[in-house]
Amino acid sequence: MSLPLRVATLIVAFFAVAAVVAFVVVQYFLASSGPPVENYTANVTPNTGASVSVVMQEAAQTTVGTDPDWVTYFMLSPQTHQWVHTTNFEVPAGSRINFTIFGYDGCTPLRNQLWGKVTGTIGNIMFVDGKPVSQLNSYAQCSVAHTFAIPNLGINVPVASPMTYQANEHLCSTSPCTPNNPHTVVRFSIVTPSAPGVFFWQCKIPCGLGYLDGNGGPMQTIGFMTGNMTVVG
Ligand SMILES: [Cu+2]
Repeated sequence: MSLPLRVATLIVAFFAVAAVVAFVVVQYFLASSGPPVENYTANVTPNTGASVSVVMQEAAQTTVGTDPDWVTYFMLSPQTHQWVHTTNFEVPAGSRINFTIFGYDGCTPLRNQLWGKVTGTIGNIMFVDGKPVSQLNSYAQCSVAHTFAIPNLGINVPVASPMTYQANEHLCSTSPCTPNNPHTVVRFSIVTPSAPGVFFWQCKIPCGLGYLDGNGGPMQTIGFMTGNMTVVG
């Protein structure tokens, strides 16, 4: 091979490798930063026992994105009061977090009744449409749509579904859903740890229809049925 050809080959090879490195950096480190983080820490001093409200909804589909048939959660932005397609949020340490989850999706039986128990919330209860509830039996009734669980904090909340046949036949079909669609209102409170940390949360109902054992798709994708609660100190 002549010297100019060797030099040319070397230059081409160098730029090919540089292009691959640039692609990996952009694709996996810069572009894939994930869904936005809703910030519920504004104007709250951590570890003072202050109360913060976090509002979410779960829905039978995600008509705002590229996976319209995936079940999902949304979060209400405390700044804009608009629904945002994300499951990541920040809350202050050592505070009382009052959750409201609007349950717009229909029922799916739990695979393990353990996940029908309310654990780790204040009083180990939740309020479904205002009534205190410590457990939902998804085998006896059409009663649970998804769960909100933070395993590292021992928290599990079965999110109640509309129970009647009539309601389940007329579920919201465009997400985020609006209050005129059949829904439940689930409220519960937790106390955040006093030290900062990132706490993974997830739904425990294998609701990824069309995936192996229902555990793929939305079940394993941040922004749908799993997310991170970041406790900020
Ligand atoms: Cu789910």
